[in-house]
This record gives sequence, structure tokens and C-alpha cells, in this order.
Amino acid sequence: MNDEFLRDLREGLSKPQKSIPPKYLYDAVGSELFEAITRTEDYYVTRTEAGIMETVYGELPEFCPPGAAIAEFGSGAGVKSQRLVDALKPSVYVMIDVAEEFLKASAEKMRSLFPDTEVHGVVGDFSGTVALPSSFLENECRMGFFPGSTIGNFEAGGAQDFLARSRESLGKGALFLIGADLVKDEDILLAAYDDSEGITRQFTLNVLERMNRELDAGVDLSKFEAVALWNPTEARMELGVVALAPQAINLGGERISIEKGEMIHTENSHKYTRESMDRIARAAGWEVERVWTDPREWFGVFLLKA
Ligand code: AVJ
Repeated sequence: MNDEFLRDLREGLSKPQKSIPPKYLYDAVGSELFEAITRTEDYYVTRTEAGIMETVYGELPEFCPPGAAIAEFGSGAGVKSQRLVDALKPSVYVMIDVAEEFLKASAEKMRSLFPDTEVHGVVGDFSGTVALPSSFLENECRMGFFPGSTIGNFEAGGAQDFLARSRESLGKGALFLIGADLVKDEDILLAAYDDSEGITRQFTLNVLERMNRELDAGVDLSKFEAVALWNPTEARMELGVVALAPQAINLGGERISIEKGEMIHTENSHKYTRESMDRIARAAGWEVERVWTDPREWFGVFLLKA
């Protein structure tokens, strides 16, 4: 893990626009901080989606009856998984996540809560194809589940590629239930990604602390500031850290210098419209079957069909 972290940092921090892959934000500390973000007043994303999902769970059996096979991408702590399995009663539930320890614990928890469901934990990220168990693939009704607007985290074009790969792995006739944050007023977005309690800033800066904890990188945290910017052309929030003074970072003996004012990009958070989701879904071999949203239309839950 450390080797991979070191390799990805060396690669990301030697590019003209320095960047760190977003998956490194989620170590144990980062995952806790993200949970804390979801409880802030300003970060509307999680609670808006949860509200819509209550309606979705009521209507989804029409498309995905009991006994189906469901695969969740990025299952995390598994809170959403519990609600989904409780509502849809699938016979097979596959949880895919990068954090192995976290995943094992969540899968164990799911098994004890739902003894009639066959629960699998698969370690993997979304940059490649994920091999799904045969009991999933053999089920007549297969559905992917990708909540939380994690789809917004990809690089430009990455979401469409991901949808095309998952169209392959889930198979012909499959369904895909995706939660995606929608384009809205800039002020609301800026507040959500720089909350007044300062938790998001801690979350972003944690990746630098992690470099010190795991790689002894010697980053001076007092010389960095977390930032969140709206990029209207790409319809995304861009998060990262900016150096307040020139810096040198030590990556396993390799020195990386950072100029004053230089930004290290840590995350994209793309925002969608019905049209933009429709466009990438089609281009990836899916049709949008249904869309659910909240009264303010801040968040969309999209049901795709292959
Ligand atoms: C977990 C990727 C959906 O983009 O809203 C929240 C991550 N980062 N605040 C998002 C995040 C800072 C979040 N996702």
C-alpha cells in the first residue's frame, strides 16, 4: 500500500498540474472526516439523496423484484447498503470497496443482519473492471448501485468510461441505480465544499498529514491551505491545497518542490444535469429508464438500463 501511495504521489506531483488521486483521501482518519462532512449543515448532498431514496425504495421493486442480484460500488460503511437490502430483498449482494478492512467488517455486518442474502466483499477500485462472482452473473435480474455522487469524482471523461466498463461487467439487460449531484447555484456549491465548520478543509489537508504519517514526507501543514473552486466550463467543483510559501516535500528520498501559490489538486466533484447524464449514459450503452429528484432538484437518482 505504501509503495503504491509513494508511486502515485511521485507521478501526480511531478505533473505540470500537481495532483493526488482522490482515493488517498479515505484512510481511517479521512473516512471519519468524510462522515463528519455529511453531518454538516452546508453539505446537503448525503441528506438530500437519502430523502429521495425513500421514494426510490418504494418504487424500485417494480424494476428489481425480490431475489435479484445487486452490486454496490464503493460501499464504505454500508449504511446505504442496509436500507437497500432491507427494501429490495436481493438473494445476492456484492460490496466493492478499496478499503479492505472496512469492507470485511461491513460485509460481516450485512451477513448477520440479512442471513437470507448471500453477501460478497470484493476489494477493488473503479479504475479497472471488477470481476463479479458467478452467482451474481447468473441471476436474471442484476443491478449495480453507485450512490453518493461518487460518480462525480472521476477525471473528465472518466465517468463515461466507468459506465461503459460497468455495462460490460453487469451485462446485457442489467440495471444501474446511480446517485448524482446536480448543477445548482454557485453559492450553494461553494458553501457545501468549504463548510463553515471547517471540516472539509480538515478532510482535504488530511491527505498531506497522511503523507507525513505513512511516508514521513516532512510536509509543513502550516504552509498549506485547503481550497474549493467552481469550474463552470467543466461543471465541477475542484478541491485541493494551495502552498502559502515555497515548499519541499520528501517522497522516499525524491525531493519535490512546490512554489508559493501552486495548487495540488485532490478532487473533482462533477455536477450533472438530466441532459448531461443522459448523454454519457447513452454513449456508454445505457438508457435512462427513470429519474427521481428532490423538490429543489439539487440531486438526482438515475435508473439506467442496459
Ligand atoms: C464522496 C466524492 C461524493 O464529491 O461530494 C465532499 C467528496 N469531498 N466534500 C463529493 C467530498 C469534499 C464527495 N464524494
